[in-house]
Amino acid sequence: MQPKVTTIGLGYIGLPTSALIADNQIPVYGVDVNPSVVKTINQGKIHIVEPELDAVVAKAVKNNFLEAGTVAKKADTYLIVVPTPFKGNHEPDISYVEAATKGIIPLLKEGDLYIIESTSPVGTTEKMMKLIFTARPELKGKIFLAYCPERVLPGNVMYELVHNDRVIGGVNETSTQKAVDFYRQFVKGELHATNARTAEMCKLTENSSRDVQIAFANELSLICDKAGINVWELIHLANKHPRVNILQPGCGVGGHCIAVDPYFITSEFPMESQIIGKAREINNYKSFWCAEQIKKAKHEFQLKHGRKPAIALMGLAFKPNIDDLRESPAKYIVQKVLQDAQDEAYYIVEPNIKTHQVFKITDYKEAFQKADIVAFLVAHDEFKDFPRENKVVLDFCGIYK
Ligand code: SAJ
Repeated sequence: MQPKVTTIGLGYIGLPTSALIADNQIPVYGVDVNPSVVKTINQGKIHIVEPELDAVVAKAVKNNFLEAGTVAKKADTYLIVVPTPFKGNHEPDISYVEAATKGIIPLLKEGDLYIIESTSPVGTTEKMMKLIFTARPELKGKIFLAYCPERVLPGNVMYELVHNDRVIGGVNETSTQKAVDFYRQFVKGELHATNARTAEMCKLTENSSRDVQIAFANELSLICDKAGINVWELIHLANKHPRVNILQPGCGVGGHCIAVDPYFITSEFPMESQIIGKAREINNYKSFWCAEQIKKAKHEFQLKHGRKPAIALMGLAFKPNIDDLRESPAKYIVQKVLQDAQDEAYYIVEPNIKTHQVFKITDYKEAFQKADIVAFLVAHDEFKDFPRENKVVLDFCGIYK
């Protein structure tokens, strides 16, 4: 198969994107460093959980529009969809983007289009352009480079990839136009043209905005705890104002996007990003506070009843109704509470996973029934039917709101 598109990175975004393009009869070659991922995909199967993706991949592989490998192949368009984690000091690590770019530099030819989709600090596309033109100066002005972030919601990726609006920013106007033409082949949402730096900042802004709004809700929850006010009722009532829309407090902010991307701004603009930085602190503090509340409840129970309590820790995922534990505040809280454990009985619950390599997972009904103290960490649907029994309930995520 002679690919028209080569995608570097076949993860949560790279694989669905490749499959969608291939589903539009455009031959795609997907590259991943992990040979077992490559093998799985070439068998027409998938290595991630995402509704509807399996059927699209199976069809694309069968019809020879999608193939995977560990080394990049020549194409006309290159999509960089690799992770951009952060280092210990919260500085973004663009080494995967750099490595992916270096891998395709020898393959580039006149007229090619190079697009970064990975969440990236401002200036990354220009940096990669310099890297490319330093190695291949003869391509200056002859290839097109752009940045186009994705904004899909895990669990609804196949729909949102097609229907969400996209922001597309080139290093110059021709690059922007070439990239817009590329996405028009398979995206039905509107395509908004801008420059590369604005497109990079747009992704960071979207996720920082959400982080700041959640921090506001979390700050309110701490104030209300001291003031003896039900924060859920308060937010419900405040949101009756036609122009107020407060989000929900929880046990912190997790996942690999909202809890990560704001650092891409704060590390580069520490003086200017006061609210963004403070929001990160508040959301992290909220998790610490929840762990402290559980420990406090444990000591109070023991003083009152003269025995150690049984404690149910309800939820490990980073948000409701998923099995994803990455950057999960609930997992952090469970770890913190267990560090302080003596010989109380702990029941750790996560209805969306069967086993965990560190925690013994208990059935949620059994845990609730056996516990003296129930701490709701994640608002999974399963938890919403529990009656209010004579237990100490720490409702950090609004189960009983
Ligand atoms: N959370 C709250 N209160 C709320 C909403 C969320 O505490 O009112 C918490 C969640 O429990 C979770 C965290 O925030 O721990 C993040 O959850 P999320 O639903 O806001 O976001 P993600 O990480 O699942 O996906 C986000 C999406 N962004 C938005 O909804 C604004 C998605 O569109 C992005 O594509 C994705 O990040 C990404 O890849 O950046």
